[in-house]
Amino acid sequence: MKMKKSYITAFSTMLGASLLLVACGGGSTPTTSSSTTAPGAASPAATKKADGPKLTFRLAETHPADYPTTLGDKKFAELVNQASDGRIKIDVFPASQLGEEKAVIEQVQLGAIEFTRVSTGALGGFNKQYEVFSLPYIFDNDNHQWKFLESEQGTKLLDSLESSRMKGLAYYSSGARHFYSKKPIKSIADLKGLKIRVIQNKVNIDLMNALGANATPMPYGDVFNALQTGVIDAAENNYPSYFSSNHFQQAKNLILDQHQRVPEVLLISKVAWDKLSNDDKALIKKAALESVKTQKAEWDKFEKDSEAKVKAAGVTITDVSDLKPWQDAVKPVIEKYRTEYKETLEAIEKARK
Ligand code: GTR
Repeated sequence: MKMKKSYITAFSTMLGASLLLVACGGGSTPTTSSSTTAPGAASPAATKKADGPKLTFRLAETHPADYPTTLGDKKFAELVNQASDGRIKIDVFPASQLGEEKAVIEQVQLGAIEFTRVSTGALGGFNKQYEVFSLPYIFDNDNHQWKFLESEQGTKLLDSLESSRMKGLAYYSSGARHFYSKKPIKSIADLKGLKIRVIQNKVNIDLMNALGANATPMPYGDVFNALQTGVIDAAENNYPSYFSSNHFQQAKNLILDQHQRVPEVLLISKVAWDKLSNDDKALIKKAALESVKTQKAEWDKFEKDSEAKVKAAGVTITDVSDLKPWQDAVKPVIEKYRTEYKETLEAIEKARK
């Protein structure tokens, strides 16, 4: 029998919530003190091992186990476990096992899932501030983007997630996004009238309209089938996602237009965050920032690897030597949001220098 994904998600959420209750001693605020050893009992080391972790959390990840963001998540979990001397355990659930990004974010807001790594594109549907990342051509390259992400305004944006019941811990790399289609696409004109899957947020809809295409928002996990059955004509993503999702098998025409650079975020539910001691908050934040190095290194490797693999698979790749016509076509989108994101856009501009 084929169980509907939503049931599986709901079930896994309930299961996870009850596991958490068990781990936290019946739902009360978890204690972080180690247990006392009774006279004649095993040595402290043995006791500690038998005790296991005091806090067990779940981290939801869309991508498969070998994807760079998942490797970043795992590094983060490992660093937290080390720094807490085994007291805090974070189990990483890759491949959308806990649900698609939108559903996961809702669960995180409620505290049913504690951690996740998601795209700022998906966060745009929950926190208006995050839509800024979906604006086209605001970053020249990864270096420019990182200069902004690490700036005061970048940190301020990460912190602004608190108003959406989440706490941003770190940004991760995500490269540039490009269009890919079932039919050949050699220029902007070829996008006209195409049904293009996008991450659900307002800016993405405006962006597709500006290009004369029809935006079709849907969960990432549905895109492969939608391409296969012709529900959509095209989609857009970075090289690693295009490759690892197998979209390249269905949409064999890629145009390197670099329309967006939408970073990833590692975050924790505000509900879970508020229950942590200050020491645990500090070690979690530190581990998240330390895991960025691993994620970036894995990203660079995987990006090159994915490019080579889709080329070897016979994908038709169109280079865009002059981005100007593309930038001109989507200028109205930037103009529409310029006042709303004035402060952030100015900080992005400043990071360019
Ligand atoms: C990827 C991103 C995912 C997801 C996906 C999408 O680049 O890493 O988190 O947002 O794009 O297009 O839905």
